[in-house]
Amino acid sequence: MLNKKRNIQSVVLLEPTFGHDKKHAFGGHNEFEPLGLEYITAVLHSKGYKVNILMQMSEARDELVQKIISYNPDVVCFSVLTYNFNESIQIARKLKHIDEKIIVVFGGYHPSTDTENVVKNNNVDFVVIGEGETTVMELFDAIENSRNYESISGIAFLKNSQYFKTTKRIRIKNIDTLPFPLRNENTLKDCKIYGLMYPPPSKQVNVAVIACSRGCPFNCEFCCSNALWGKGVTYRSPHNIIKEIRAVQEGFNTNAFFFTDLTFNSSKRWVKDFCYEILNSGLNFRWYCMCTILGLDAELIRLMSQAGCRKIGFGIETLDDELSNEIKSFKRPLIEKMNEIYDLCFENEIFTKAYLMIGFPNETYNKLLEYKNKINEMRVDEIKISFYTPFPGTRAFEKYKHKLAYNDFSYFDTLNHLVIKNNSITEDEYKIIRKEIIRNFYNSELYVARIKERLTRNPALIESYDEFFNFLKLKINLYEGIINSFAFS
Ligand code: B12
Ligand code: SF4
Repeated sequence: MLNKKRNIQSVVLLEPTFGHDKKHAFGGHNEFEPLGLEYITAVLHSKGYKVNILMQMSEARDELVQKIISYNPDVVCFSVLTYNFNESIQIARKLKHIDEKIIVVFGGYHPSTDTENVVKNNNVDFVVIGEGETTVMELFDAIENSRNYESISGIAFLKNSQYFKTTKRIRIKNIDTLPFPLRNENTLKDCKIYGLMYPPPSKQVNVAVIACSRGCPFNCEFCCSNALWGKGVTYRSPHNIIKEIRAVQEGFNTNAFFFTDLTFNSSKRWVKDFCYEILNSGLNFRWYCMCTILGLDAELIRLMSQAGCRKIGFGIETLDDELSNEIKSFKRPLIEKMNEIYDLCFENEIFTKAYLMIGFPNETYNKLLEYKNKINEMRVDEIKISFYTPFPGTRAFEKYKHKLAYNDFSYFDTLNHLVIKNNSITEDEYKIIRKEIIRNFYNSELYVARIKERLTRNPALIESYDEFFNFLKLKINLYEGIINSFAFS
């Protein structure tokens, strides 16, 4: 723990990369701005701190460390997920080795859930637990004025070499009071919503991420949202969000937004108000959000579409109903019921994406074959199949920590590594069957018929399909079949 007053003149905020696989994971994923850090930057900036955000892309660790050092930082703040924890620690160690006076602060999902292990690592001076804005300001004030750290809620550190965690930080009640995230064009220019989207990636300009709410009303076995945000959801007012969107459009010409909310539609009333606010604003943009199937209906989907929604992601997780009840904290409808919602989205020009998981310890080869056929019954436009991964702080972690195939967190990438040992299927076999499931899905008669119908209704969507399949072909070399069966370009 630091005892002397420190004048903070330069701060670097860092989002480290994946560490283990410095390439995009299976199937690629969207590229977005580091929103959490941009919120932290905004509050620090408002207090007059000189702040630089760095995102580690393809640069090697040593190169990045030199870049950080070139800013002569007093404090380096890391935004850490489980996946990039090891890389973060390696960078912190190197920084401390070069200049032990650099104060290292870790925040984000992983340090908020596995706090004690992170603090005991020795290269981290402070962990900020949960929502960071107020805590980081109090922490900086304490560092500069040599105040008592123990009175700051929501942090952890070593006190006389012993782990010390302060009282829990109460969540910010009115998130409208926060300054808007501090963005820059350099970051936004590379941001894209990949996959099926309208406008397609090549036509998207400076895609921005907007957080309309924080938290989720549910508490699924495998999810760390409650561990970070606590229970319950806080919403921004539609008016405040539109103000941010207007500022982003004016500043960067952005034409597509990703709403990052864990469950965008946890309040139907709020979604309606927000859509009306968009329609009354005169703004023109398209958006993608993540919803639960529960609570969506024809009226709401129509309204969302009118307000510019062009894609909805659904955390379906598994098509095995029994397993679904075990891992999800709410009962999700049966496939036929879910299909009614996907059809409504289809009719309203909204692409649908289902997030699914395999890699459960008792899963058998036959179960996966069954799955292969069942997935084809789902009338969605896009699927993503990840491996069930038990993140620290979740019930899944407690359940499976004795069955881990990897102890190194950089393997917790959800896509390339099977983290929970399976009794009968190897990681390589899993990857082969996953490819089969995906190939089978996109080549199914039902899927191809749906594309045809969509293009008949709206020929402009051809570019979206064209880019989607070419993207997948480039990334995973999977979809030659379907690309050849349509002369897209
Ligand atoms: C957008 C998103 C992405 C984007 C971009 C991530 C980015 N650049 O921020 C993309 C698509 C690239 C992505 C990829 C992945 N993601 Co992601 N992603 C999200 C998502 C939906 C939103 C993140 C966000 O913007 N939140 C809103 C901001 C305001 O919150 P925040 O970032 O947490 O920051 C706040 C606090 O955490 C804290 N804080 C954060 N950092 C710091 C740092 C300091 C110093 C301080 C003081 C405070 C602080 O203060 C902030 C403001 O209050 C979250 C779920 C969610 N809604 O949170 C999942 C989530 C973060 N992703 C997750 C995962 C697993 C992944 C992938 C591994 C999945 C995959 N294989 O594709 C990859 C790995 C990415 C990586 N770099 O490691 C998990 C993380 C689980 C974990 N324990 O690590 C989450 C929680 C989803 C989930 N429920 O499973 N992701
Ligand atoms: S609904 Fe989604 S975000 Fe909410 S707890 Fe379940 S998995 Fe997490």
